Amino acid sequence: MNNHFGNSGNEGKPIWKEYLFLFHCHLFLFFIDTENHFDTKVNLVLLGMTGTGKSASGNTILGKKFFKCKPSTKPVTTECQRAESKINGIHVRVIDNPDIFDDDINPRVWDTHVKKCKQLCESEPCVYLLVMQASRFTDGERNIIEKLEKAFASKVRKQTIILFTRGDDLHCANIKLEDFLHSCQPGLKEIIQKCDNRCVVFENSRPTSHQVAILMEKVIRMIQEQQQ
Ligand SMILES: Nc1nc2c(ncn2[C@@H]2O[C@H](COP(=O)(O)OP(=O)(O)OP(=O)(O)O)[C@@H](O)[C@H]2O)c(=O)[nH]1
Ligand SMILES: [Mg+2]
Repeated sequence: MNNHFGNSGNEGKPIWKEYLFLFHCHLFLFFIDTENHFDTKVNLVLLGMTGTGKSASGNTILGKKFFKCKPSTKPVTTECQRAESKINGIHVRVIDNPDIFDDDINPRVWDTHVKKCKQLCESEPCVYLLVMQASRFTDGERNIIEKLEKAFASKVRKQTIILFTRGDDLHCANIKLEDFLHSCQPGLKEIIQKCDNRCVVFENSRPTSHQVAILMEKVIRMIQEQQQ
């Protein structure tokens, strides 16, 4: 007998393809539902240390190369910048920022960046995307949540999703995100726990709308939970 996939039983189609199909259906229905009930403009605020891939992730989210992004030993983004887009019916403002976590940053420059970032957000809700490389955890990132709270008040961790870049490195090493998170060092585990385990992984070298859809699902769920 034929099932809803148009083949009999599991014959001819590997089970993972069926899971993938169901997952896409789930995302599709989620966005149909969201499109009808979600008319707020959402701010996605990219924060993280220099070179972690904030601008590249912003470009992946926007689906176009808007923010300047390149390999460099010096900071590339030196001013806060904003771009807007509509993703699956949801209006987003993407705010790219310079590294505000550098311990050597001039306090006046830090203040300017933080004020500008808040100004670019214009309105609530704000979702903070803490960008970190999946392939490395640095000393400067150890107290990054405290630094984030210093800039954006203590409730900020409730509005933060950790966005791991260089998912391609994990992919090449055949490591799943769950396994990576399970075996990562305690300092990083602590950060993840402080953000209630909200994590996504991006392959900015291979930008796809699928990874953006997964991020947006987390973003919308988080906002809806906070509004309840
Ligand atoms: N392979 C790979 N490279 C990435 C990924 N994300 C970012 N990069 C590369 O990492 C480099 C730095 O990325 P940026 O987006 O400029 O980093 P940033 O955090 O904006 O850096 P600053 O503007 O200096 O703060 C660029 O060469 C990107 O192409 C990724 O997921 N995979
Ligand atoms: Mg940048």
